Amino acid sequence: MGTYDTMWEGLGLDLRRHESLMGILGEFYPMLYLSQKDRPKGMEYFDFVVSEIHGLRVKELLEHKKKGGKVVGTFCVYVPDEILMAAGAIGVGLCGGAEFSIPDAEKTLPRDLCPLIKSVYGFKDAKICPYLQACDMLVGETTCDGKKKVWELLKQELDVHVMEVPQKKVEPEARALWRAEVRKLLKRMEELSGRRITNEKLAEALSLTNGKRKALDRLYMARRADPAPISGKDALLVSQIAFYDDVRRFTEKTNALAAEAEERGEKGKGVLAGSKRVLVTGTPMAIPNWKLHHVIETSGAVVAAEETCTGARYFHNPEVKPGRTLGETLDRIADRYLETPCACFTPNDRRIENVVSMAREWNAAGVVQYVLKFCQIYSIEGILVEKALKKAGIPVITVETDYGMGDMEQLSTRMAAFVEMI
Ligand code: BJ8
Repeated sequence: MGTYDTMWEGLGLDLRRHESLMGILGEFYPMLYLSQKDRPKGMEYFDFVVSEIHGLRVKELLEHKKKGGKVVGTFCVYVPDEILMAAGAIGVGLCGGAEFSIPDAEKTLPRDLCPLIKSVYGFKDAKICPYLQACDMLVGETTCDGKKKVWELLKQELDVHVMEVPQKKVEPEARALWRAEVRKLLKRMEELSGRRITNEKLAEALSLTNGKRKALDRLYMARRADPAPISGKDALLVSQIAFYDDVRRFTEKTNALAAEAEERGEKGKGVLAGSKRVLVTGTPMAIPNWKLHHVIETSGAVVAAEETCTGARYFHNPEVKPGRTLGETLDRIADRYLETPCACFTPNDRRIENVVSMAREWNAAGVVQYVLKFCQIYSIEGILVEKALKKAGIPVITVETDYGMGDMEQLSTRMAAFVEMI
């Protein structure tokens, strides 16, 4: 990493703690990532992004702010990026995937809370995340109880706009509520940026987000090849980087990687040859949460695809065509996001059907269901997911864990037994 101390200091980071965080990442990344064999050449760009994780991209965000642009932090794939972009803002996904900041969060928050929420809260409290420090505003949502209440705490120090996500998407009232929420976000973004969002601006932003989603979709389609042209660990990293990288550059690099994966597929070239293919479903894995993928891919299996928000849920229905009026375009955007099958909805049959169909389409011999500890909605929905998979004759294992490394051995033993069985 270059010398960014002055920049980090300017953002109010705790430099000593930040240095230890970077030290841990610098130790883990080569072990988990660079040691993989036969990686596509296109992964070099994503390795570079990680090597500059708190450097170059943060610098770009600050340069954007200097020119009058805004930086907005988000925590969920329900927040329409297009609207932030149309207001000249850059959206950055801020979900926390690191164990490092959890003890900081537990000084305030209950311990029996999902690690994703604790991780991000701890980052804010301990001042160790330059992305959070660079944000002009955060956009939260009412997806799960833990998040809902944490916005109230964060609001005491930061500017937080909360979108109300309905809970029953089939009702027309739910659609109307969500469309209204999307319009409120537009208004809030106009106030923050001092810029009017026109239909043309929104159409321009859509062409960028459509392009990004299509590139990810293309990469996933290439992953249907057997042997897998890219490891699940690498594909997960690409998805995680999608949440904060420059949209144009990311799309170009992901398309190049997808083209390479397609070529590998045609030539029958891949990674982890002879491994059993599995689909991962469940809670998202924010960067640098690579734990489950590492366990799977060192236990004789390869992750063929992910039905998660750091996977296929992020780019479902990739293309939204702009309407003739601003209102029409906003409705189309709202409707696309409302289709996201998150476990916060009741019922959520569409997700359960998706898990079964993805397992078949990506030719998975089994499904690994991932539940972050204390995430009640995914844990309880998991019972129905298991039932549907069993009915379809697809073997499934449910893994409930957090970010700690204490259960790695136990997880590896369970995974090896599952892989043996499928
Ligand atoms: S659309 S999955 S990104 S809410 S924070 S629900 S793990 S207890 S992240 Fe999510 Fe949006 Fe849904 Fe996707 Fe559970 Fe933790 Fe809550 Fe979580």
